[in-house]
Amino acid sequence: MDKSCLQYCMTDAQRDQFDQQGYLIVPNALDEATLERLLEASDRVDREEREKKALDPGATMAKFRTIVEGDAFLELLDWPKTFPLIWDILGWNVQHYISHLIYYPPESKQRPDLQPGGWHQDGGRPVPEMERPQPRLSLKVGFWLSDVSEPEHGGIRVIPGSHKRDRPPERTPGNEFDDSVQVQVEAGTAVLFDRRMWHSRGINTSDITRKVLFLGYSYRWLRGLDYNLIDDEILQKCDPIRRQLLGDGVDVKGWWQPTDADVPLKGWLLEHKGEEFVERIGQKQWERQKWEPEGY
Ligand SMILES: O=C(O)CCC(=O)C(=O)O
Repeated sequence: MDKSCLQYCMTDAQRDQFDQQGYLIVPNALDEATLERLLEASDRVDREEREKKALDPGATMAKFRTIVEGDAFLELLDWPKTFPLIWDILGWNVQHYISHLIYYPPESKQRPDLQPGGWHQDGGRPVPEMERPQPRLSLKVGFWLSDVSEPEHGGIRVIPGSHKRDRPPERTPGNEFDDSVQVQVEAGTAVLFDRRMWHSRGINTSDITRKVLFLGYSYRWLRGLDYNLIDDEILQKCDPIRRQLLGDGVDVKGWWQPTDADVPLKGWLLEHKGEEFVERIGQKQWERQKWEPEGY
């Protein structure tokens, strides 16, 4: 991994924003050339999926396990402007657990009744199965490949601070939640969010397809959500840190009790950031949390 990423280590202000609000916006996370390369790869995936599934041109395309669909995607795993934020939040025992590309064509303008729906926290079964307050467990980075700087572009909707709430927000059909906001950012922006924060897709009534790629990161002791094992052919072309992020390890116990060989990221950080830093990000998570859960 290139050490130039060290210039993008998390600042105190970024850490505070993520801890207190549950999300963090990183403007210009992707340079123009990278954005173009990603769009080329993503458009190809979209075309292939539409053909394979006989999707209507106006239907939403959602492709999981996108990470194996091209080098442009693999490169985002340890992307310099976002990966240092991930290791700061989750520590060095981290992996990627999901990669999800969504192409959302414009809704018909004849449907002004459409409401953002599907408010949820991420995680599938852990959400109902875990006692409260829930632990963080994972977070996602949304790489925005199209412009969502106007409300009609349908950027993700979030309830800031809702990761601290102990119970789901009360909902009535069509309820838009007074405290929700729609994220409005330009293409090339990354938006990180805590999986516990309540969020939903906005409504795209613009003239352009809304394009976004979500990469999720979790602790290594969780299973991948859209993969069990990554093919050797892909692992072979990755350096040790990317292999760690793709769920690789050297010892079966290492997913729970990692040796240094299981987590090359830890060794890399020791070399480049020192012992005190590695200790801090690997410390007990409950000692880091600076807030009490709120009831709803
Ligand atoms: O597409 C969006 O804006 C929301 C995506 C989402 O809900 C998710 O990644 O869990």
